[in-house]
Amino acid sequence: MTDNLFQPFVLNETITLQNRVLMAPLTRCMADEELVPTQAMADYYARRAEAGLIISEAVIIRPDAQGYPNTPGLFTSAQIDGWRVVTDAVHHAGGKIFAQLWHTGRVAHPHFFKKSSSTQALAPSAIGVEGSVPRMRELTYQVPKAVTYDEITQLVADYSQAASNAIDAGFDGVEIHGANGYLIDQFLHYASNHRTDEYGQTPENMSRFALAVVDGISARIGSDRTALRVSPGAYFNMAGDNTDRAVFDYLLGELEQRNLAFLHIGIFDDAMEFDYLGGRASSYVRSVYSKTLVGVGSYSAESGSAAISNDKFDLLAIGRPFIANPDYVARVRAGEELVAYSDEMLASLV
Ligand code: FNR
Ligand code: 8K6
Repeated sequence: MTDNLFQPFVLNETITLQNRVLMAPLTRCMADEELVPTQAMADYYARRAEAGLIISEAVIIRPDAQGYPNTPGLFTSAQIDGWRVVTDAVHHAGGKIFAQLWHTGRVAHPHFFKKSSSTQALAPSAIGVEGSVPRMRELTYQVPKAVTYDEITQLVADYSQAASNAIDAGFDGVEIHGANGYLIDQFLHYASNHRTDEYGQTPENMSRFALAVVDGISARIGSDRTALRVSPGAYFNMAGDNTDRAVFDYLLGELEQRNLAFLHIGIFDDAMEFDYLGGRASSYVRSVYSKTLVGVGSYSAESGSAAISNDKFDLLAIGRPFIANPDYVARVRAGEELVAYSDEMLASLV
């Protein structure tokens, strides 16, 4: 029984989704060398237009946001034009698509932005992340530069400009990538934020950058077209800290007062429990945030549908199964078997 997945869902006065199944943001590293989306990407997204909403793979807002090869951007006119081909294809197929806006912060690598004027990854504090870029072992992560006030102001302006570019490119809205240990999330956790100014040390200060980005983008394109993804449970590119909970209590309380299109959890497996959150990330967010919530993380259509019935969240995002099944929604609706996902599928865009 997965009927509730196929009901339309009213996000707000401007956006109604045709069903409750979202395609989760999935980085595919398939843009061209200028980080322009290709026709193959337009075809890939259009094949998935039956989703209630597609959230694009994370899209970098400016050159020094880049931490992986061939991730698309939204800061040049060629990139905006390339995305217009994608959004036209999705709309033509009856779908809706948001752009996920991304800055990787300390997970960026200068290798990817050699041609720009930046030479260092930026982060809240000069604390490096261990390891190297996936599948590029020669690129070990470096100690980032702690951002100055001027750089913070510029980052907020660049996020807002990228959101405006997304609307110009025909996206129905944007999801701010505040999850998975990237720049915004780096401000929200004690392990990566050691600042002693008004961006660090207290929940209010640590939430300041995230809220400035949310407010900057909302002012530019409307809060009805602005969404946010967060990872209150540190699990990826990030070490957890028991005191992180208070930061998210504050942040989510502030977000409750803003009319965002939705809030989305960033997690690979929502069965994970976090001691400082008192259980699952989704249960924690639901307990302190009452507006539209998107759940994700190793759900099947059946377990996701049950979670919606049990009021754990309102919308279900599906990631890896959507890579394996472009027609995921039709298959589930018809009760057909799904193709199992495997990591080898990441090598090509089907
Ligand atoms: C991801 N995920 C992810 N998340 C995000 O916020 N932005 C991104 O660009 C990506 N990219 C990405 C690439 C690949 C290959 C995977 C497998 C995952 C996380 C994704 O959105 C989702 O949260 C997880 O995949 C869990 O959902 P599923 O796959 O269990 O349905
Ligand atoms: C080469 C591009 C990679 C882009 C970014 C996103 C991540 C992909 C990851 C794959 C899958 C699994 C990882 C699980 C992590 C969970 C930790 C508990």
